[in-house]
Amino acid sequence: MGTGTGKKGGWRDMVAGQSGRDGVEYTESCPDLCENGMSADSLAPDAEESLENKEWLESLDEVLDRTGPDRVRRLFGELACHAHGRGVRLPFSANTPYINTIPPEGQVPYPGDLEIEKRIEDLMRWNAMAMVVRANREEAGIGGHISTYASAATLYEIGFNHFFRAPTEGHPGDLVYFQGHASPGMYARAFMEGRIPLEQIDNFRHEFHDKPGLPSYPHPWLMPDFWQFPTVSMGLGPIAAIYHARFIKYLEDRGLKEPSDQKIWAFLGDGETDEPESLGAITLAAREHLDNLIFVVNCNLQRLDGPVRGNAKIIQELEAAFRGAGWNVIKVIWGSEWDPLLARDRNWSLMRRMGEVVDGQYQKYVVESGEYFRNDFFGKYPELLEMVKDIPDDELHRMRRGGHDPEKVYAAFKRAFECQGSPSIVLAKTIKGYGLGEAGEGKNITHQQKKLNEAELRVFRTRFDIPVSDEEIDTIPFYRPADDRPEMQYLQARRKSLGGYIPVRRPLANKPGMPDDDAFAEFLEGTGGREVSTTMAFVRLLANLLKDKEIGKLVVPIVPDEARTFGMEALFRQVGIYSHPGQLYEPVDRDNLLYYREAKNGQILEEGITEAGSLSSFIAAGTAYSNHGINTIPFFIFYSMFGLQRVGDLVWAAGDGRCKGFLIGGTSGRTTLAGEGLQHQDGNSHLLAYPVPNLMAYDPAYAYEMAVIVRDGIRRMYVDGEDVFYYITVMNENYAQPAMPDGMSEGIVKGIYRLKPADGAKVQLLGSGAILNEVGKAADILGDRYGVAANVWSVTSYKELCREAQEAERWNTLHPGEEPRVPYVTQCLSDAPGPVVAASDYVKAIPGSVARWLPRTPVVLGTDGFGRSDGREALRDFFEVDAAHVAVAALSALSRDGQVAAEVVRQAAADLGVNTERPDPVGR
Ligand SMILES: Cc1ncc(C[n+]2csc(CCOP(=O)(O)OP(=O)(O)O)c2C)c(N)n1
Ligand SMILES: [Mg+2]
Repeated sequence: MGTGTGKKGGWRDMVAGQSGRDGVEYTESCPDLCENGMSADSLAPDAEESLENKEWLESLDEVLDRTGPDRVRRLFGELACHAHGRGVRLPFSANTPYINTIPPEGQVPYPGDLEIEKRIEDLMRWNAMAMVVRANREEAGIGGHISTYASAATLYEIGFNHFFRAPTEGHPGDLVYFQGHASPGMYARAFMEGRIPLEQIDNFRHEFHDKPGLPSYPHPWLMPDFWQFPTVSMGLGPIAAIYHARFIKYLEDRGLKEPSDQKIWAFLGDGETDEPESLGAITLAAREHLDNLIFVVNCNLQRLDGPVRGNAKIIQELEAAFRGAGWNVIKVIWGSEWDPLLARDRNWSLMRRMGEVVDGQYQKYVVESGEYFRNDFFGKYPELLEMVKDIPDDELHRMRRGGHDPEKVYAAFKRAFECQGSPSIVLAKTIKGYGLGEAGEGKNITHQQKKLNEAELRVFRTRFDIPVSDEEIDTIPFYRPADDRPEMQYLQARRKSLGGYIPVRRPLANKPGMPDDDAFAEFLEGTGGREVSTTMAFVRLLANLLKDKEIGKLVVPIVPDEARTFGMEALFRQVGIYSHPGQLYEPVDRDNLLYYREAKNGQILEEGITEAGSLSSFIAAGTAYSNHGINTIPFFIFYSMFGLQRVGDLVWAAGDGRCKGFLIGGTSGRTTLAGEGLQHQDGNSHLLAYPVPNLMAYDPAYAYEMAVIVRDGIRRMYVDGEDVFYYITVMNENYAQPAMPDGMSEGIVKGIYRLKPADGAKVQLLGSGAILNEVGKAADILGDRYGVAANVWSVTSYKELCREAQEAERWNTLHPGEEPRVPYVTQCLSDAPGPVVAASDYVKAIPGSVARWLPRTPVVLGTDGFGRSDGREALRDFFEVDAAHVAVAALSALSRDGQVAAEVVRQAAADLGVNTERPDPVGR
């Protein structure tokens, strides 16, 4: 950084020299330039004041020229303190003026061949557009996006040609979260690189049309060798990227990964930043000094319907938010054509004008003529009109925004890449639908533009000089130069020098062995009458696994400030809480055996109260097998009500991303979580687990069931390499944990087994989770008081039973005349006589989901409705899932069969305290 070249140059050096963490508080003397520039009036000093100002500025220049920007910075600090001490409240702004953060003199020489790179980029633009238009010509309404990539092409091309490294022997490679709607551009590049053949690129959004096809957006589930991160549900990419960057530091600090300069790049839309997830974790990134993280926000000022901030400025808003959070913010607003104008901007009129125009108006300039631009933008101040008087209208109109200028973008990316100690964000101003001209450039409809007519295609073709003739233009042919053409050689050489192609997704690395059986043994033996909860059993199992020689190091416990709720505090001491700086204070409970121990090599990710953040960590850990070749096994334990219900979309993304690991829903069950009431009591989460195709969901009642499921899960996911993950609920009700009856493992894993067979059983009782004990008690009541023998079945997973039965049913439908397959649940119960009563602590739809494969239509008891604050007994009575209700339901079903007199049922209800005239709890 030079010492400045006079008033403005030196001042701009100071702005450019700022990084998010350098401790410089930028409390400017002209704040209106730095905010949205709306209050120019405040800059109208009288003559005396003007003179005084001039003297101050001259003094400043003198200091700057003589001693440089650092001295000026200190001087400002001193002045600010002094003024503060004298009671002056200085204006605060987290913003810098609406100009590029990096001044022209701060730019490094461009290291590439601009001309050839432009050629390559133009071809990408054409092919990406052709892909969408062709797909929509073939099938109207199939969709796709042209304008997102059109605005972001330069940002990506600078990345691909100069920054994004592929994994090689010597380097782990960078990880790029591509903006989902920009996928046509990524496919176009892969096509140009020769990774995706012509037939495939022509099957965009036609995955079944003709193999192979291309999915709409980045989906690792659908392209497991290509896409790494599902980003298209907006907001999930940014938060996942932040926690991923932090997880890399965790792996490094724990000695599981070689430290490197690997970067995570996350590309997002400016509209996308309105999603709470996008900005929700930005303070964490700064706090954790994630200098391995770079956000690039494509600020095309538009979202789907219209402007992101018509009446304000999204770039300034984001700058303030990210600078305030401690990020290194780099604004790329103006292209090089503006540099000479800014250099002549003696009294800051241009900068002020740039600051006062709102985004909606900037959008208007895109669709208007150069003349309009001149009059409306420059015409506000006579000196500005004078400044551009020699620039013709069309040239004025062509002056680029920063995000379309490769030199500006390169300089910004380089600054971000080199930043140490804090994450960086590049705010790049672009035009949505850049290059589409009349077909949509800057228009409100551009996001939805999927079709170009012949005239529009010609304009596009000519603007980007694509060698497609007028005769063939209407067929919109893809264009890929021969491999020996200079642009192709350049493109390949750039990728080669950066280690190869990206994105690239890799399969499971070096599979680990199974943990020692000892880790599970104690749970199979039961507690010998001692009453413990399945949560306690789980925490003990987790502690055992953490000690295991084979997998101990790989286990990643994750909690959102609930460790004490789940009785996990012993783990604080055992494995420590991860903290990059270690523990810089003496914890208040240091004398306690189980003190709050933070450590650099701590293993627990204590995320604080953020289920979205915790799930993002879960995804980072659960996909590390692919992204880092490390088979970390995450166990994320949380309040079950705040899991699938609250952050279900992240769970969906985890499924798409082929994430592995265990989601542990604690304090689960609508009636088992006593006291907490309506917002906490979960009777839903298992139902919400149904639609996630690769999520195995279990509601175990006993510690041995849970242990068998976890062991099977580790085998399936990590040893056999299946792309599934697990949701297991655990409860906080204490009861004696029985020993596992022999030979039950298979049934536990498949979803049902007979727990208590009864001689001469007349009725089948199905129970799961904590309600299994109520069902067991009901069986005793039925036997002891009514002479009705009942079989008790433990259902560990209705979802598994349902999935397997649907599979069998489908096969049978498609294979008439062949020996039909019998679903497992049907096999289990086929010889079981009498009515079936199924009771669950979850909504009735869950047991109901297997009804058609049971020998009899079951009577289903479940906990539909809003929870209440009360004890378990009262809750189970209210929701009609206690032993009394199960017993009465069984007797009632038997009475319909003519096995029991109706009067006996009525009397039983009275004797057992079942109020038959209460309204249904679902409506209460
Ligand atoms: C969570 C979520 N909500 C809504 C959408 C639908 N959607 C797709 S793109 C888009 C507009 C995107 O605007 P922006 O983030 O500014 O990206 P741009 O295309 O302008 O780069 C919307 C609303 C989505 N994909 N995800
Ligand atoms: Mg946008």
